Amino acid sequence: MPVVDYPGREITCKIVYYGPGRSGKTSNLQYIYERVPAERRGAMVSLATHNERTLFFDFLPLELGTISGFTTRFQLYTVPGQAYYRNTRKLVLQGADGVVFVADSQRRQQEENIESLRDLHEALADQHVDPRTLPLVLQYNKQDLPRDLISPPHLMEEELNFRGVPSHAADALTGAGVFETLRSISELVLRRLNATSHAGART
Ligand SMILES: Nc1nc2c(ncn2[C@@H]2O[C@H](COP(=O)(O)OP(=O)(O)OP(=O)(O)O)[C@@H](O)[C@H]2O)c(=O)[nH]1
Ligand SMILES: [Mg+2]
Repeated sequence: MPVVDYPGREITCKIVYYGPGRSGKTSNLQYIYERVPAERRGAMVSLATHNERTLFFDFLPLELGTISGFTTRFQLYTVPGQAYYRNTRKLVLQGADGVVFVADSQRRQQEENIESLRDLHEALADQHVDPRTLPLVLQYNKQDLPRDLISPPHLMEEELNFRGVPSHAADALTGAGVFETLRSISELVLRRLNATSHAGART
């Protein structure tokens, strides 16, 4: 659950960008970092290998405005997508309030997308998180690549979006769809917080 600091009037939510290796998770955070005004973001921390593959995680703290007098802070993380970093992914995923699944739209990566979604569900099950209630948004990244290499969004949807969650076509290099994705997941997370705090108030 998001951390609510009543005296400090702050809400802090953790969002994890998940997905197969090289799908564009780090690129999403880099684009956001470059476009958000300096007073609304902290330093971006990237723990990467020499060839820019994420080794542990990327971290970007953001302040996204005020809701009912509470400052909302979002902590964005990415996981390392490469298959053998499974345990690191699990660690980074712990305590996530929402997940953005960044899929690679290249046709030859469809198996990797499906495998990574399965890996996400297993990691959530290990942490006793019901994947049906966790806020999730899909992003179909790399839609800028030539048509013969990629699946269009409606086919990505058929392949991956079993739950019918919000989804966005994207190109994380030019930034198309990047902020739409962030807005979608933050709305879902805040809506859930609102619903659960009302439920709590009734009991
Ligand atoms: N054409 C294109 N290339 C992209 C896009 N997003 C990312 N890339 C490229 O894909 C490569 C991998 O991007 P990253 O953002 O490092 O991918 P990642 O998901 O963080 O990869 P791991 O850290 O290994 O899991 C880089 O060369 C990016 O420049 C996109 O939307 N379109
Ligand atoms: Mg990365």
